[in-house]
Amino acid sequence: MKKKVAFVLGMTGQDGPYLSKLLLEKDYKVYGLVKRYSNPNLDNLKYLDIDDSVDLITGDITDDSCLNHLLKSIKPDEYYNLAAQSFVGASWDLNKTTSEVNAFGTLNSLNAIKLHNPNTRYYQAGTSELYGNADSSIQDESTPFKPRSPYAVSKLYAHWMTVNFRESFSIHASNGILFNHESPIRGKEFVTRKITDGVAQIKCGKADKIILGNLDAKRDWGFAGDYVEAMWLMLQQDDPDDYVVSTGVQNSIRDLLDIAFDAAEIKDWAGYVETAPAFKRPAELHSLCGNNSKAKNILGWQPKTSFKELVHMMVKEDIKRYSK
Ligand code: NAP
Ligand code: F7E
Repeated sequence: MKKKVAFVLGMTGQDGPYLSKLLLEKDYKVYGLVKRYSNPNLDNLKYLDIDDSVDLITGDITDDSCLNHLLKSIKPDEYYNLAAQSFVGASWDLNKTTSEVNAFGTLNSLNAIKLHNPNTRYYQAGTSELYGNADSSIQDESTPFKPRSPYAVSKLYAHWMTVNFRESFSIHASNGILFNHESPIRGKEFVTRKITDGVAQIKCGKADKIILGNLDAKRDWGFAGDYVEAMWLMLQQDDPDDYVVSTGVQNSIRDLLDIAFDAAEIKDWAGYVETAPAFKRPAELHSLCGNNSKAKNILGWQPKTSFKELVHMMVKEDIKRYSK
């Protein structure tokens, strides 16, 4: 039987490798888009031991002619758009790049599908950042969007363009509204990995402090390895739709610090943590927590990894790296 073909954009990031590993386990042929670099970084693919199992193609989501050509030649059954300038903190200074990649990259993707392979099923990497500082303490698919950063605004455009292509051209296009998800291959600028990496450095005698921004922020953090399964499940449904993917459990940065230092058996983190204005944002999201009932009921998906298990996994892997 012919293998299903998946095209994954965002292959060198966190989610691309976890998703690709899942697709390979399901016997897909996996193509991945990687940007051209003088020194390409395939560390995350290597970490999951799939760098030799995926077909990497050099390209860029902002280049529509590149996507048009690839849609015609690869003819993917499934197209996962995970490519983004995904760091909220950088999006104020990089507002144009963020918009070009996240908003117009999505438009390029949807146009390429519509023109060259309209039966390709499309996954859009949406985000809980769309909610901003929501009025309700728990957010679901009907909670109004109030984006509060250039990143969130770019993702708002992508969200509605995905809905529009679904409604106007019958493209099988779904938005995953994913809450924060992390792993040992999370970028080191994001707060979870910044903390687990910092704790590991302190444990191994390579640093003596971690400098952070707003310690009062609260998030709903899950494990990336669990969340990519929800992405795949959305594209296996008869009908496309939008789904919140979250754990439904909220923690603060202080809770994260408690668990991370505890995992490394270091007492009294207050002596190792400082704050600096450089890591605060022009506009902050104070509290997010997702209601995942729709994903549970329709996709049959649920998170498997608790916050404590996630943080322990990350600290353990970071200590292993610094112990080598
Ligand atoms: P990530 O680690 O930042 O990865 C983003 C990927 O996009 C990288 O491989 C990056 O390549 C690639 N990329 C950037 N600009 C590109 C361009 N012009 N053309 C092609 N590829 C480009 O993000 P992630 O955590 O895996 O997240 C995956 C997606 O989910 C993103 O769209 C993100 O916005 C969204 N999301 C993430 C979370 C989360 O908590 N992780 C939550 C909600 C939504 P380089 O490394 O070469 O720049
Ligand atoms: O910040 C606070 C910061 O950068 C989380 C992306 O994947 O998830 C991610 O966006 C919170 C914020 O993630 C530091 O102010 C304090 O309140 O880890 P983060 P994020 O902004 O929530 C969403 C769902 C996405 O879609 C995004 O792509 O932590 N915080 N001190 C800090 N944050 C950072 N980065 N660094 C600090 O020193």
